[in-house]
Amino acid sequence: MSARPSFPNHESVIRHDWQLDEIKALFHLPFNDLIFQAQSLHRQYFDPNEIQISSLLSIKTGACSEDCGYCPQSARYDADLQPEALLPIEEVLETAKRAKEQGASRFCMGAAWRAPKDRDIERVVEMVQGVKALGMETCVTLGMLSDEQTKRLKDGGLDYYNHNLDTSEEYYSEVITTRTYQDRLDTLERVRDAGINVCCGGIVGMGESDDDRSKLLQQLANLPKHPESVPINMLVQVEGTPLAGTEKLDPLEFVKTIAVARIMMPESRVRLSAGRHDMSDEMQALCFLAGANSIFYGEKLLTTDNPMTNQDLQLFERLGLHQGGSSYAG
Ligand code: SAM
Ligand code: DTB
Ligand code: SF4
Repeated sequence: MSARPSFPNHESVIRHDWQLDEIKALFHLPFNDLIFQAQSLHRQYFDPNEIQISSLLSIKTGACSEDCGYCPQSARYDADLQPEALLPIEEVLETAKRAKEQGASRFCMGAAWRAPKDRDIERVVEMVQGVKALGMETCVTLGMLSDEQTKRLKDGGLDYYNHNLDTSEEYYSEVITTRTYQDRLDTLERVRDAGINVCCGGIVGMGESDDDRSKLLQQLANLPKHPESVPINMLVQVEGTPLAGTEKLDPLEFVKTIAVARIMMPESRVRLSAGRHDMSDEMQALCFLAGANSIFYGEKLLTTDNPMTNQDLQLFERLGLHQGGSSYAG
């Protein structure tokens, strides 16, 4: 089957029936044709010069029971990391306030849990309410959720829940053995059914095959509703984790992954996520051209480095990009 035409109508563009050969055909397009198609669709759905800005904070760090092979926060690996218990709410709100002053519209709080306990959820709900009161959108990523916990987060006013599929179902078990792909799909279904916006994407550069990247995007786009945010992370290789030393992915394959995600999920915010610290300005510019329209902003991701804020602001200036996309006025 051939790739979709360049300017199809809305009904044929928002699809949930993507076949693997169609996705592979997109990846096999000449680079210029692929980027043109992605940028053309991007312009039908978004202001092409607008970027949504999220800031991250690790509210509970390290000592995680899971064995995700990429993650410095797993207790099983010997990454140079200081574990920290759940932060006091005052500290979280101070950080959120600074993030807002620096220009972020969404504040994402991440916790190194397999799954939160009910008493954790109550504290997270307080944080969500405090951050919302600052006039920011809220996102949390806490691991697997029960029905009751999901409902509590929704009732507490949470805007987005981040839970990544990470990779293809086939490659997943090479990277994580302590929970299944289906566990992740179940949590995503709970979040969707509760009416919370879904933030779901993956990581590339983990040694996966070309097909694995296509299959990850297939899983994401064939969910009953496309995630509102799709973070595409380039693996940040952290010394001491099993995936440190993995052969680096060709940067142009990363750009192509962004472009194919944009084509398959034209209404979603595709986020140029982890890995920007090691990307040149030119590479990031290509990612924006390919349809990325969101970033993580601030000098830290969860535990690893992100570009300095002044460097990002300069890049925005040089590229004529402006911040937008928040549902809040301020
Ligand atoms: N513990 C929760 C969970 O796993 O769902 C939430 C926090 S976890 C750190 C959030 C996401 O960060 C992971 O699903 C993964 O996609 C991403 N991540 C973690 N370590 C990474 C790394 N070294 N490089 C790129 N992405 C990473
Ligand atoms: C996502 O997809 N990427 C962010 C966020 N969601 C939680 C996390 C990236 C973490 C990178 C490694 C670290 O800083 O610990
Ligand atoms: Fe724990 Fe999340 Fe890291 Fe996996 S990705 S080890 S669940 S913090």
